[in-house]
Amino acid sequence: MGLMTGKRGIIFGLANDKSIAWGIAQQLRGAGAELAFTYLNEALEKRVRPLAESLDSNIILPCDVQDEEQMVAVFDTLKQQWGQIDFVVHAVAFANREDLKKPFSETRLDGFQLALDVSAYSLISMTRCALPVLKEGGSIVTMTYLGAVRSVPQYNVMGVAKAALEASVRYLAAELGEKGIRVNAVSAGPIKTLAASGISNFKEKLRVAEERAPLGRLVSQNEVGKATLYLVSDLASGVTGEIHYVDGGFSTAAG
Ligand code: 0WE
Repeated sequence: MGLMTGKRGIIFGLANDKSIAWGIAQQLRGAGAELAFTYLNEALEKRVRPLAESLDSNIILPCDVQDEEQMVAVFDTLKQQWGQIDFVVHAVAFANREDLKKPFSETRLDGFQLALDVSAYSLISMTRCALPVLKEGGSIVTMTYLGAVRSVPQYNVMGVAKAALEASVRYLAAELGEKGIRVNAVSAGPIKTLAASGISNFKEKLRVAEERAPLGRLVSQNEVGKATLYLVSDLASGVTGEIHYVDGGFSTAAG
């Protein structure tokens, strides 16, 4: 009997075996959860399907979080297949690559809207679509980053999006507490993922994080997965509206 035996849920944001979503998926499956996955497009489906199948998943659905119809269709399918679900993992973010390079004041409305839509608003629409199928006692977890609360060089519009995401976690938690539904975020340290590969000087950022973190090393996708496992499980039954740091202590170190 695992911590998640008999529990079912869906993970948004799996792209490949370097994804934080993959570390989360492996931990949740290892604890006995039954998983569904979404993929953004056909190119990603080729990567996501075999990974999902290796964790015994057969609910693998297309979903662009910017398209509410697709989001509704995902949760309709879950309702048909499973009736109700126990958890939702939101591990989705995107900003224009140029907006993570240019001076922050060069951010235009289209890039701002894109980052906020994909990276923050999607948690709100996902929660709304999930509500009819989420059990009482259900749990929602999203991924955030320190750049939400401090200015991190080049993180720019993503920092603003993560600030909106973290505030959304608190407002959703406040609203859904009466239904026994919890909403939390994991604030992960920097990790080499597909998203990170598009960022200039990312190696240098990883080196600084290693040097400054009390643990003296980076955190892994699996460590983020273990924190997420805790937050979706009954171990965290009294925890909601929280930003849970998994960054090797970087954010609390004096420097
Ligand atoms: O949230 C993130 C990255 C999110 C991200 C990454 C990309 C790169 C490719 C969003 N959109 C895009 N768009 C692309 O075209 N992180 C926490 C990782 C990250 O990104 C940074 C960081 C860290 C850490 C950007 C600048 C500085 C630090």
